[in-house]
This record gives sequence, C-alpha cells and structure tokens, in this order.
Amino acid sequence: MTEYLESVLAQFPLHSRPVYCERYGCGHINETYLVVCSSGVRYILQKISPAFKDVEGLMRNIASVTHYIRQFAEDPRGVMTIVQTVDGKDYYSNPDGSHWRVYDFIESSLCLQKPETPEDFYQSAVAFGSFSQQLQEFPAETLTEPLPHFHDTPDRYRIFKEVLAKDPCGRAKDIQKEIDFVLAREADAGVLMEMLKNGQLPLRVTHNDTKLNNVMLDEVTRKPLCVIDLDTVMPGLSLYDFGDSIRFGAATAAEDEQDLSKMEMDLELFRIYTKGYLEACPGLTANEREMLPMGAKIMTLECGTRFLTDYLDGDHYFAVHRDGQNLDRARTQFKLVEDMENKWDKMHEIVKSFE
Ligand code: ADP
Ligand code: GN1
Ligand code: MG
Repeated sequence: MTEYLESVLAQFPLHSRPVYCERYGCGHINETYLVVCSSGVRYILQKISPAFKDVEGLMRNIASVTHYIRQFAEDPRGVMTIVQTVDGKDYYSNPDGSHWRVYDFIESSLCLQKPETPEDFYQSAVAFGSFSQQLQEFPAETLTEPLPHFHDTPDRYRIFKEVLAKDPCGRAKDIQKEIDFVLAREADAGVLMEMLKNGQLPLRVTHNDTKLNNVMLDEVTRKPLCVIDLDTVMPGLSLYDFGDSIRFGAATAAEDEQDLSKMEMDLELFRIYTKGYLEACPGLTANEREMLPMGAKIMTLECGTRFLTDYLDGDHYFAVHRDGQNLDRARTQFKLVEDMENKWDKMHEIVKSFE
C-alpha cells in the first residue's frame, strides 16, 4: 500500500489497521480498491470519478437512497453501507482535489462479469426490478442528477457529432463504418425521450447502470443480495434499466471482445431477464412493456456511441487497459444492435408471452 493511500485511509475509522489496499473489480468509472484490515475486516475504497462535478450532491443521493432501501433489507448485506470519515462526513476531500469514499465490503457474495447460469441472470433481474419497485414511493424531487442528460440519447448523439467534427486525435478516418452505423440510426435514438416528453412513459427513480457486475448475489444461495454502484440513481425510465441489463448480461461475449463473430444477443437470456424483471416490477404500464425491446436496442446503441465518442476523444471517460479498447467496445455494441434488429420480432413475441 502506498503512503498516499495510507493517508487517505487514515481519514476513515476502520475496524483495525489497514494492511492491504490494491485495485479491485472491473468498473470503468471510479478507481476502486479492496482494503483489508489486520483483523481481516474488508472494505471498498473508491476514488470518485472526476466526471462527478457535484460530489456533495452525489453522496447525498447515495446516503438517502441507501437509508430508504434499508427498510426493505432483511440482511445487513442487502444495502450498501457508507463508512463515514473521522469528521462524520460521507466522503473525504483530499487537498489535491480528489474525493474518496469507503463502503463496507459485501462479504460472501458473488459479483459476476457474465451469468454462469440463466438462473443467475434471472436473479439479477429480480434484484434490479425489486430495487426500482422499492423506490416507487421515494421522493424523486430530492435527488440531484449527478450526470445530467445521462440517458438522453439524442444528447449523446449531439456530443458524438461535436467530437467527430473536431476529431482531436485524428482517429475518424479509420472508422467510417462505425460512424455510418451510428448516423444511420439517429431516428431511433430519440424514440424514448419523445415518449417521455409526450407523457407516454412514466418517469421513475431508476438505477441507470444495471450491468450484471453492479449487483451482488449471495455466494451460497445465489439469490440477490444487494444492488451496488449507486452513482447514477436518479429519475429515469424503467427501459433504461431493463435495456442496459440486456445489453451487458444477455450478450454472448465480453464488452471488449475483438472477435465479433462471438457476439450475439442470447434470446433465452432475454426471455429469462424479461420474466424476472416483469415479476419484480408488476406495475409496468402497457407502453413500458411494449417498448422493452426498444429499451434494449437504444441502450446498446447509446452505449456503443458513448464508447465511440470516447475513442474519438482520446479515451478520457471510460478506463482503458489497452489501445483501441473503446473502439472494440463500440464494435461489440453495434454488433449487438444489429443482432437485435434481426431478432426484433422474436423479442416482441417473448415480451407478449408474459401478458
Ligand atoms: P464503477 O462505477 O467504476 O463501476 P463500482 O461501484 O461498480 O464502480 O465498483 C467496481 C467493482 O467493485 C464492482 O463491480 C464490484 O466488483 C466491486 N464492489 C463495489 N462495491 C462493493 C462492495 N460494497 N462490496 C464488494 N464489492 C464491491
Ligand atoms: C460504466 O461504472 P460502470 O463501469 O458500472 C458507465 C455506464 C456504461 C458502462 C459500460 C457512470 O459503468 O453508463 O453503460 O460503463 N457508468 C457511468 O460498461 O458512466
Ligand atoms: Mg460498476
């Protein structure tokens, strides 16, 4: 452990002396560390991404949502627990401008990068569906928007076109195929936002980042334990949550797979997630149900466009571990979108089968 990390950890009243602190997990946004104390008690330390400009508001959101969710938790591991600083704050602001937080480590749990069985994926649907269901009566107006326009897909297109016009790294010339793919689907991009504006879809409190690795399952029962990564909890559409889960978890290959022939959207996983989500969220409206396939497609298109934008921009937002990783990520997303387009009728039939 570096002296720097030691000095950060000194700001938190941990169980005993920290003896280990190393990078951990596969998140793309925050810098996450596993901390182990001499007693064996473990924590998660995170340097909050500089993408979050209002850290005070962000942490207020997380504190109030976790406080609210705790009333439903049967197990103490059922909700994220913030470890307050020695000054009684929910995070520590270092004089160098970085912001840090500590959570209890959720023990005896599994965090999966892909479902090991369809049942795991079903349980993740129950976890995210129940999370939204539990927040139905939460006072949404008290939440700030940590990342404004987060799933405003037309706004993501606007940013894409801005970066493309500047082409700051001179990368556009080699990716015309991907650029054309995005531009050809601009009409789809606005569908959900339009329905929201017209009152055809309800605004709910949603998680907005429902990747499988943002949920913890119990290691023994493999049942949902806790929804994590609450940075983006804010008012949104149920279709964002449903769609993002399909994008990541119903994919047959990793998000940065280079062999695109391996990448498909697995219809059986789509079916099982739909089943779990509808069971956990029985109050979805007819329009929301009808648009579930569109949610999956738009979230995948949006995510691919964000990866491509970041690639063009020089990889500033999503953490990359090798050259071209954001381009590879964009390509898998576009392959998935294409596959969904080919399976469109089947996706609708599956949704209808649960009526
Ligand atoms: P990011 O926003 O970068 O994705 P996350 O909050 O999702 O950051 O954390 C990254 C990873 O760290 C998670 O996918 C999970 O593996 C692990 N993690 C985060 N919080 C906890 C926790 N409280 N207990 C156990 N593991 C955690
Ligand atoms: C990021 O934080 P993480 O790694 O769980 C991103 C999501 C993307 C996802 C793509 C705050 O999720 O929006 O869908 O990467 N989170 C943020 O893997 O931008
Ligand atoms: Mg995460």
